[in-house]
Formats: sequence, structure tokens, C-alpha cells
Amino acid sequence: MRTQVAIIGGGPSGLLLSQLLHRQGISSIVIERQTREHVLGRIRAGVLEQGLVGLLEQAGCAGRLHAEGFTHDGTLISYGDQMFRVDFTELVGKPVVVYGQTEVTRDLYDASDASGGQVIHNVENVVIHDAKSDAPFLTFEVAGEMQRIDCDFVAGCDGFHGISRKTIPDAVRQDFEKIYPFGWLGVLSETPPVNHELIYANSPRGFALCSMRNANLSRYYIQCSLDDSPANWSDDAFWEELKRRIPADQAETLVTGPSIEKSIAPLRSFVTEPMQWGRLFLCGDAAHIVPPTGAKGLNTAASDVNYLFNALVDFYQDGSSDGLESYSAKALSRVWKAERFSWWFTTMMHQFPEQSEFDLKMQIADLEFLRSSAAAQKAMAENYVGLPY
Ligand code: FAS
Ligand code: PHB
Repeated sequence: MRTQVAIIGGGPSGLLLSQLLHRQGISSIVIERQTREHVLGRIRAGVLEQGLVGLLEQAGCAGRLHAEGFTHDGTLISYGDQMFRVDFTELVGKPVVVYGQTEVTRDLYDASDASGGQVIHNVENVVIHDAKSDAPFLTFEVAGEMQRIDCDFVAGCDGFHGISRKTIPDAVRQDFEKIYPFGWLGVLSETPPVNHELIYANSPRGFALCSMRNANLSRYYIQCSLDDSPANWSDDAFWEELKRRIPADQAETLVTGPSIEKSIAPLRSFVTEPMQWGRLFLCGDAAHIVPPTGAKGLNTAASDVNYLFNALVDFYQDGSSDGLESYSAKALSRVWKAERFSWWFTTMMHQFPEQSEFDLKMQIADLEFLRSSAAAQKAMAENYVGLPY
């Protein structure tokens, strides 16, 4: 097989890049380790920056998003029984859109089908060859049969556990990592959200987040220990703990119900530099991970795709390699700002096992400053709605 851009990974990064390229007449083939059903079975992000909304519009697959997504002009932050609102639209003139990553991925797969996109599932033993040459190629197996794709460029969109990042030699690559001493236990329930906006809660018992997918599908998280397990939590136990972490007036109105999904996600900050090596370019979780507190994971993947997409268009349409040569530096500049915001928000909102009384005082002072300062709220809003591309 031959294509202009070979894309490893059929998650949001890979599918979005493929669809954007297609709209510019640039060919690509996506190879994905799992089945489509498996990919669509993942429950992940829920908040979209305007930048990602714009890219989905450009990719021609924002119809359902506009029909079913919820525009959120602000968010609620609580500590103890105090709760205040950060008004994004008033402070920085932009809202966010609440629409699950699962639906984004479904819309991208549907758009790929409609445009005759090529996505090969159930691939194994993927190897990137000659990334430093101008004729890279992939080999992989499908049902035991060896396959090869010759291409001009390889986009590594294969997530944190993929092979693309590890193709960049250790001597060239530098990884930066921070592991948080807790995880998030998430529950999906067919119940109306406790509030029409998200509630980020700092409580002495641990962090909690009240989110949603639609008017009758809620997404809740509570901070849990790293050695915890979803099996340790009955639905009733989860609801009782969540109620103890959010303000009493919210807990009183919380509608509980059976969980339809219950899982634990570990939290880490991670960045690999550089994000390119020869004609291999990394996008999304293949290159960086953030704790989900700031809702930056999916959205930072989108900004990488934006930079790589525009660089590839410049190459094929104008013969310019400038965008490709500067891709890593440009993407990393925004990645590190998303890492900083996610680390800051996570540090302010969670209980750390080793934290001292002084650390606790700093957390409350941070929250008090955010509650009382328009400048602090504007800085938070600017990061939460998404820094410019
Ligand atoms: P993805 O990991 O989504 O996709 C990579 C794809 O590559 C996968 O489909 C994988 O099967 C495939 N792949 C891997 N190795 C391969 C190989 N060798 N060959 C071919 N294919 C291969 N972000 C938020 O903003 N908010 C959240 O609440 C949130 N919750 C999360 C919960 C969990 C458990 C996880 C893991 C992540 C969460 N994230 C969240 C971050 C998440 O949304 C990512 O940022 C987003 O999925 C990034 O998309 P991709 O870069 O496409 O990576
Ligand atoms: C979600 O709805 O899953 C969600 C929302 C905001 C976050 C993290 C997760 O910061």
C-alpha cells in the first residue's frame, strides 16, 4: 500500500488528522490496534475547547456536536461548603462545550466512512522503518499476514502505550514525568446532572468532580488511592462518598442511580521531547499526558493535530517544509502551558498523602485568591477555555 501520510492510532488524534487531510486532498491510511467497538467503548474526556470545536467543523463532522453538545459559560469550584463560579464568557469572551470524547470519536469514524477513509483495525507488531529518510514505511500484521505501507510521513497518534514515541532513540529523546499519589474513580450514571455546570470540589476527604454527558447522563469522579479498585465501591458507597465531598446544598439535590460504567484512571504529567524525529511526528497522548483535572488531554491532542495538519498542507500545497521543521518546538510551547495549568489545578484541588499543615494552608489561600480576584479568575479562564493555537 502507498499513501502520503501513514497514521498510527485510530483514536481522536489519528482520526481528526486523517479527516482534516482528506478535506485538503491529502491521502492517509489509519492503522488501529483495537476494533472500532473497543475504541468507542472508552469513556474519557468530556470538555471541548473552542479550538477543537473549530477543527471538527473544518473536518466536516461537528453537526451532532452543535445539536447535542452543551455550551458552558463557566464552572463551579467548591471547598468545604464554600462554592464560587468562574465565568469564562464574561472574563475571556469564550465558553467551552460539554460533549463526550466517545461521541467525538464516533463522529470522526462516521465522517471517515462517509469520505471513504481507510482505517485498518486489529493491527499487530507495528514497526516504523526509515523515519529519518524521505521514504519511511510501516510494517504490521493483520490476521497473521505481514503488511507494508510506504508513505511520505508517519503520524504517531497511538497514545501513551503506543510504539511511535519509543521509535525515537533514547539518546535523542528526553521524557519528563510526574506521577500523582492518587487516581480518579469515575462513574457514569443515567441520572440528571446535579448541576447544569461542572463542580470541581476540594474537600478534606479528597477531590470530587461533577460532570455530565447530557440531560440524563452524568459523569462523576472522586479521588481515590492508587491501590483502590472499582470492585471496592458499591454504587451506594460511591454516592455516599461523593455527597460528603460536595457542598451540602448540592448533595441534597444529587440524583443517584445505578452506575453503567465504573473505572479508575491513574494521574500523571508526562511530556516527551522532541515530538518529531525525521519524518515521524507525534500527536496527542503519544507525546504527552496530563492529569484530567484541567480537561486538557483531548484538547492538547487537538492543538498538536492542528499544527501538524497545517504543516503538511504547507508542504504539499506550497512546497514549504518550515511548518514541519518547527512542529515540535511549536507544539511543545503550547503543551507545556497545558501541563502547567493541569498540574496547578490538580495541586490546588486534591488531598496529597504527605501534605503538611502549611501545604493545606497554601491550598486554601490559593482557593481564596481565586475566589476573590478577577485577575486570578481571568488567568484560570484563559487556560481552561484553551490558549490560542
Ligand atoms: P488515544 O489513547 O485516545 O488513542 C490512541 C489509539 O492508538 C488507541 O485507539 C489505541 O488503541 C491505538 N494504538 C495504541 N498502540 C497502537 C499500535 N501499536 N498500533 C496501532 N494503534 C495503536 N482527557 C480529558 O481531557 N478529560 C478526561 O476526563 C480524560 N479522561 C481519561 C481517562 C483515561 C482512562 C485515559 C487513558 C485518558 C483520559 N483523558 C482525558 C485523556 C484522553 O482523553 C486523551 O487525551 C485522548 O484520548 C488523546 O487522544 P489520542 O492522542 O488519540 O490517544
Ligand atoms: C468529564 O466529563 O469526563 C471531565 C470533565 C472535566 C474534567 C475531566 C473530566 O476536567
